[in-house]
Amino acid sequence: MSVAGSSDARAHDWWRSAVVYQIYIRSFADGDGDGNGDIAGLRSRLPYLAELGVDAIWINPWYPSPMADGGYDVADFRAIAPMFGTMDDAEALIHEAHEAGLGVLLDIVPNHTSDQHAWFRAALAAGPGSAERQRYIFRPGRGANGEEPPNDWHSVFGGEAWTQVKEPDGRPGEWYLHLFAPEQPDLNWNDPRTSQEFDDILRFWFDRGADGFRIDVAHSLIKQDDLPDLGDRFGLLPSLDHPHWDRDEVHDVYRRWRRVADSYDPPRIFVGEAWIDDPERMARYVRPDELHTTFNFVFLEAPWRADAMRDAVTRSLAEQGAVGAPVVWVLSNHDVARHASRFARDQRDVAGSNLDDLLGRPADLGAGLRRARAAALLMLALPGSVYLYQGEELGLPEVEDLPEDRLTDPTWRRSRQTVRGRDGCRVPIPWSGDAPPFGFSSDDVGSPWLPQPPSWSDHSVATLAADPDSILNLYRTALRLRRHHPALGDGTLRWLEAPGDALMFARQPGFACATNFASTPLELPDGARVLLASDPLTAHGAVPRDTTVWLEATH
Ligand code: TEU
Repeated sequence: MSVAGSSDARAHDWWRSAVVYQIYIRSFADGDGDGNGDIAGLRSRLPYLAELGVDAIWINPWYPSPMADGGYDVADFRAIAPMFGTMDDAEALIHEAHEAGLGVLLDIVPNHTSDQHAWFRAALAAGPGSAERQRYIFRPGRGANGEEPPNDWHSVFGGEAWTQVKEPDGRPGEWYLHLFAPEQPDLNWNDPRTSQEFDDILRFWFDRGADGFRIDVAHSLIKQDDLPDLGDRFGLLPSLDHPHWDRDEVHDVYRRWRRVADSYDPPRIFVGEAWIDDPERMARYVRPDELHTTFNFVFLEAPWRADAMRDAVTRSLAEQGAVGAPVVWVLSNHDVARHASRFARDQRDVAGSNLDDLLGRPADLGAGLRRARAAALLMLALPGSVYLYQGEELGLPEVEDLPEDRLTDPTWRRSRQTVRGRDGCRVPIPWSGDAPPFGFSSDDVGSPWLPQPPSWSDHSVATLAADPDSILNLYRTALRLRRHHPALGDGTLRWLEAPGDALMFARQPGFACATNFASTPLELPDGARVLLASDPLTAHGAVPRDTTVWLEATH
């Protein structure tokens, strides 16, 4: 499939069914041997992605950045970090990906910049009341001498959401808002220069062939004008009428962006990242003149239980369907613990999807891997689009015991070394060989930026490719079937009757999917022909525990 440059009808709504593979570029493949993944490494692995059978890739931020937050602190939105390559490399990658039939989505970060961005440096230099400071959210402090923050907002990474600056004359001065790290000052979206700048950034990359953008914290851009105290309303998930999450005015931004995207042929697309727990509020982002899709985190956060999974699927399909948008299913990304490790825990009392919610709870990694295989087939059979996180096709577990002195997540420092954070899902991919760096970098150069566990030779692409029953070959087969089966991708489903601890649904024409969560084997309907199973069926042809099957069905 050619995405950009093609104008046939299929290409125009490719995103409604697409399987998109998330590239955490620093950890995917290292082409120059410095221990960090880069564009050269990614280019060399495009054949792997084409063979896997995905439709597009989403690349996490690759812009110049001091890396205070894994590149989400962007110093220049129109350039490539030297660590990752050059603009020529980026253009060559986009071209080669298209040649290989893969779309390319980039990551845009509109809520904040790096504190090293030219705009923020100018704002610091220019002083209070200047037009430069208007681009961010500066306020005088409270207290007799302005020594207290302007309000009680918290940073998502811990601590206060405000930092006081030194004015050009050396005196302690105003405070600026940062919902994330202090190195990530929030932009002021009430300033027309901000909207103008982001229109230009979108065009800059669309003109270079990018097929769309994933939008970072899409629900955070607008802040209530008077910046009221939050009181007890702190949390990542918004309550209604929250002063900085999910404010109604944010939709004006996306209507404007949609017009930019639609001015291209073929139209470019957006997927929003918005952690909103109310499916109705979530669906507002994908109304017909706004974003095309948003990640469905309700599914990501559901425990591996029939009731919870069914509820997440039903609610998501209903709310998104009401506005005509497909659901985007996702099990893992670079912000949560890998699902093979989440599903390795007891699923009756799931505390959350971060590593810190798992630590101290016994893990059965065999069960986790088995469930990850079953979850993959369940997810790939659901109506809509799917995002895979690099390494899930290898069944990678979370690395739960990275040495403390290697942790880079700002959460670790800001929590005074109590919350380990997200490094454990960002460990470089094992490609081949018996020992680190497992073909991630060439063997004769330094070790990867995060250390890989020695046991990962069992999870390497080379090991798994050689085993017909491996999870990698399961993904390959499933993606091939999904691409060619007329019932799969965008569409609808109909639940079929199944015992309480199983899920079964039909899709037209002629397809059914069954997942058994219980220890009692699940009997299949008479005459059902198995297309694919996540693990072998019992001797009597029933579906064992933690197994999903795809069926050719007549009803
Ligand atoms: O994440 C948004 C977000 O709020 C969470 O995913 C949060 O980072 C996490 O739960 C904290 O534990 C996006 C990016 O995906 C993330 O990597 C960035 O750190 C964040 O925005 C700031 O740009």
